[in-house]
Amino acid sequence: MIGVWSPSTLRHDPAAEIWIGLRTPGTEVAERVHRIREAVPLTWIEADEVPWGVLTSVHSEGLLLHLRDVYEEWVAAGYPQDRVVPYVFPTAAMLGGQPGRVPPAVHGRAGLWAYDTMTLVGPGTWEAALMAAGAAWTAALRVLDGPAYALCRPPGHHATRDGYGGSCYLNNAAVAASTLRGMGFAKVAVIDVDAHHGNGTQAIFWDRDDVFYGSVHVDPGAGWFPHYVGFADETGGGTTLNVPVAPESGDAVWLAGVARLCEAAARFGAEALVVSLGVDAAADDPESPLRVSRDGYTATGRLLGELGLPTVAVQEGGYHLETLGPLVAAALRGVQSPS
Ligand code: SP5
Ligand code: ZN
Repeated sequence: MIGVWSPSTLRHDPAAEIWIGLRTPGTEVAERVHRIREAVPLTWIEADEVPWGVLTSVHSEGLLLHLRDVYEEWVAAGYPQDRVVPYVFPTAAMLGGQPGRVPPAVHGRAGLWAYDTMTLVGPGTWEAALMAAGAAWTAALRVLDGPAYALCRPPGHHATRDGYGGSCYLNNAAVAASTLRGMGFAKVAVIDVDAHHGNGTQAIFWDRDDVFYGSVHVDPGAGWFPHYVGFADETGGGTTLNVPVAPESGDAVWLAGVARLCEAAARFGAEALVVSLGVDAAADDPESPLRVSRDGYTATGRLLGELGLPTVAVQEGGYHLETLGPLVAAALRGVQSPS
């Protein structure tokens, strides 16, 4: 298996997350890249830059230009904070039908393309997000040579067409899926095994009958991010499948969920597969209450590998630095050698 990464992804170091008003330490840190590269024995190659036209197939130009430029504007405006932090969000509740506007003040505009306060933009955020998307693109182009893994960081599955949040800026899995469609795979499945629901990927492909999105994740109704999306009744045009599971669920419940997603992707007639490979459902992970074991990740990978499809695995979450690398290695072992 090849692994695609970019040293540019180390340039994003979020420093902090503003969570319920508290400035807490960043969880999605650059060190994750080193931990994964050290533990996963792949042939590592460097990512190429993703073409603009591929990015605009999944994101609005407004979001892309905002992410590219906002940090410099923030610095030029002289705010004391070292990161772009939004404080007002133009939700439907605020606008009450008034037209959307683009505020000239950067501290007002910061909430236009963001939907939470945890996902800050700092020096290097754009360069890192761009090359993470580049890793997904580069891996997808190589898929006919065998399974490919993209070490994307920052992760992507919470990024929507028009918005960033949940530690995600650009949707790497959607970039991979869009690239595979462009390569001629008529039907592409995205299976998301991150502990959280990939609301961004779901939204991007919501009304598409050529891209399946399936996710197993901790039940948002039990109090977990992204709170508003990821419920079982969200089925899009019939090509979306959500399997929320209860907090504390372990391997048996988790693997039954993964198996349901794989069956649905096969029934859909997928010709290629993108795996949103978060490993934050692991027992030790600080960001989710699920209890998947290392063997559970190998079994997860095996179920995905048994689909027998050209496969691109894209890194999403996974925040326990001591076990992150071995968990990713375990999952990829399963993908590579299905039983
Ligand atoms: C890609 C991914 O796994 N994103 C996860 C985003 C979920 N973050 C929710 C954070 C909830 C509060 N975390 C408290 C720790 C503060 N540092
Ligand atoms: Zn996650």
